[in-house]
Amino acid sequence: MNFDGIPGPTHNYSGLAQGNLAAERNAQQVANPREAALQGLAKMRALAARGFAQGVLPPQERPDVAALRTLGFHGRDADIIARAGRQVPELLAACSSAAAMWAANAATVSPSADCADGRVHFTPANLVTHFHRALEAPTTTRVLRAIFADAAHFCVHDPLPAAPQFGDEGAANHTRFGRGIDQSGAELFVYGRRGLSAGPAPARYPARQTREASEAIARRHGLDPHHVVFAQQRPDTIDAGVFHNDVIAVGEGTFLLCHERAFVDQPALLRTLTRVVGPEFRSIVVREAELPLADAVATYLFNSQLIERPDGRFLLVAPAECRAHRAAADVLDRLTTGDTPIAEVMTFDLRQSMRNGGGPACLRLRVPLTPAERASIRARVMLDDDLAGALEAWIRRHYRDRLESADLRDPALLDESRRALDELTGLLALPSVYPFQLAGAVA
Ligand code: SUG
Repeated sequence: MNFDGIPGPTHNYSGLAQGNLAAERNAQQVANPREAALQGLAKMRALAARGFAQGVLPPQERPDVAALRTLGFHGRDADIIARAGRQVPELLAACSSAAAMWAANAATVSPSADCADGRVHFTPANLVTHFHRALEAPTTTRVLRAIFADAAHFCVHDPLPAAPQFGDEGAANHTRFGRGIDQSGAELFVYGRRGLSAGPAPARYPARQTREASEAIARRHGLDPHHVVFAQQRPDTIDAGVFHNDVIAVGEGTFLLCHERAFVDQPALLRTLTRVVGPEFRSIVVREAELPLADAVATYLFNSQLIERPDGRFLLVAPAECRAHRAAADVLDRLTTGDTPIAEVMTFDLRQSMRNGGGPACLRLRVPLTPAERASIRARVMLDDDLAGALEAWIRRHYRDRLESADLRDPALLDESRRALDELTGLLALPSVYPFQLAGAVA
């Protein structure tokens, strides 16, 4: 099932992510956190209404005052925020980011059927490449442990060591292939560079995922090495704005949809996947002539979700931008015409998130669960009509409809955010997961 991150009350555009062209371009625009959260909720609601199991993941406490304290600011929370805003606004912006909404970067998840001990394994991503994202790892780990709490079914590891050698961005660079979740499948780990040894790497932008990180995850999850495939992103593609593999490829079941410039030695990779996934493996490769890489990045066509329907064919959940772009719209039409695994396309307006480089696939973490595993979850994180209604009311009660850089200096934002999150953990029947709750200092 899919767990979507709820965009947090401090959603803003600070241009923090190098090599993420949308985020760089939209830096300092005025954001609308309420709209961001409602757009995300609308996608979840529509998919739940279609009968697809949908879960939610809560946002994080921001601004992260504890991080500012670590960086040498001291005094009362409000003074720290004011001083950081005056002296180093870029640090306050980093500590205020709502980037945890992109749940595809929360963790790498392996289903129980793939793991040696028969449990679902999670490795929360360390996100070391960017400071504003590295801040997410401890709370993400606590949230995942709170939701996937039953040790008979789940194992939530610590994040990998926070060093560039083990740069890890979670499921955005990982695809699990298979015929279902009862049988073991194949797991594809995509990396941007090797951690230590030399090798091809992008020249302009960071390669966020290392091969060493992916190898460590495959080892700790107890995957069968014969069912694990490692593939490298093309360095020139990263330099063209493909900062995660899910900007250029999406796979599900026994199907992979990707652009022709996604992987190093792509024909060999497709042959390997046919061998490892099995003869049912099928791929559709979109050619540069059909959709140039720059347009694939601009429309985020590949940042779509593939969701299997009861008839075994897929629903493709794409960003609304794809309909407005001639070549991308043509590709969508072709993908659903004739004998293809894709039966239909739904598009969503996710503009608030898209402007920071986050499309439909970025907003969700796939967690393959058996009925027994799902039934063991005690938190109220499965979206039904009641929860959707309660979340909508909660968003409308707590979120601002306008946020720009100068607003990040407003200490009231911290109190608003904490009040909202404290209510949310109650709504979702979660234990205390936020630093302010753990310190007992509820605003
Ligand atoms: O890490 N943007 C995020 C977007 C992540 C998208 N996720 C996936 N592709 N799976 C990032 O680049 C921008 C924040 C800012 O600039 O304010 C940001 O962090």
